[in-house]
Amino acid sequence: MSEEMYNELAQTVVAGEPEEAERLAKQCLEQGLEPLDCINNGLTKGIQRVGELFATGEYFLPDLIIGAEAMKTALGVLEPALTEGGQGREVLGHAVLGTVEGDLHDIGKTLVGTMLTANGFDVTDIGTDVPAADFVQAAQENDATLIGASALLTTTMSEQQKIIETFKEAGLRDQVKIMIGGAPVTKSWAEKVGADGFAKDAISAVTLAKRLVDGS
Ligand code: B1M
Repeated sequence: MSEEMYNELAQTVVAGEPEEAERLAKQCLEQGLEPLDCINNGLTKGIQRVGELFATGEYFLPDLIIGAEAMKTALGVLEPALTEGGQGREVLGHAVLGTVEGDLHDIGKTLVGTMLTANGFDVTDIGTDVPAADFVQAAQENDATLIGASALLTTTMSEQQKIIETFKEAGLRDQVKIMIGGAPVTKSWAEKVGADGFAKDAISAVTLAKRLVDGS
């Protein structure tokens, strides 16, 4: 039953049907399905399929845009359910989160932010296409101890390195932990650029963030 719902959700993203995606997302919650399972087993599978079809030339940019729109509409229903009941808990740390300069992909970054919020972090989301210097400024303005930089393009990954260098130049590298992520990002890239850690998905991002602020 849940498997069927996940497949239908995925299909709304592949077919680019925002209204149907929203309707099904609401239905999932009404049926008591876990929002994170709906995201991981439904929506994410759908958008990955869209990416594959784009890579093989069967889909074009408008298909990518409308697929993302369907996913975001459904996330608009599911993400608030992830953070429900999270108020009033001890704050584990303040995180500044953004997508690097030149990169407009925000779905994964926003999901990481939602999961961090749901797990006790104060999150300042500084958006997409964010220059390195703005990460530093936001960290100072918000007294952030954790920085998260997302990159989805092989051509924008180098910005993650630039962010780390910019923190060093500002004399603030020791005051923050910097984690990076995004589809093309790997552990070895994180080591190469001197990040404090890399997470492959939103759940591991929470585990990593807790470890980084804990110092363990
Ligand atoms: Co773009 N795009 N896109 N795209 N897009 C990819 C990334 C691509 C792999 C598609 C493909 O060719 N198969 C490809 C990149 C190829 C490459 O770099 N080698 C690509 C391309 C080429 C482009 C354009 C250049 C296309 C063009 O214009 N010709 C263009 C670039 C625009 C720009 O950024 N300057 C472009 C545009 C777009 C849209 C705007 C249409 C849309 C984004 C809409 C939006 O975000 N608002 C879009 C989409 C939807 C995709 C795919 C299909 C899906 C991305 C997504 O949302 N995934 C993507 C293909 C793919 O990834 N399979 C693709 C779902 C999301 C939940 O997963 O973002 O991976 P993800 O996030 C995960 C993890 O990576 C991790 O946790 C998240 C949750 O589990 N994570 C972190 C992410 N950030 C993290 C940060 C962390 C920790 C973990 O710590 C800080």
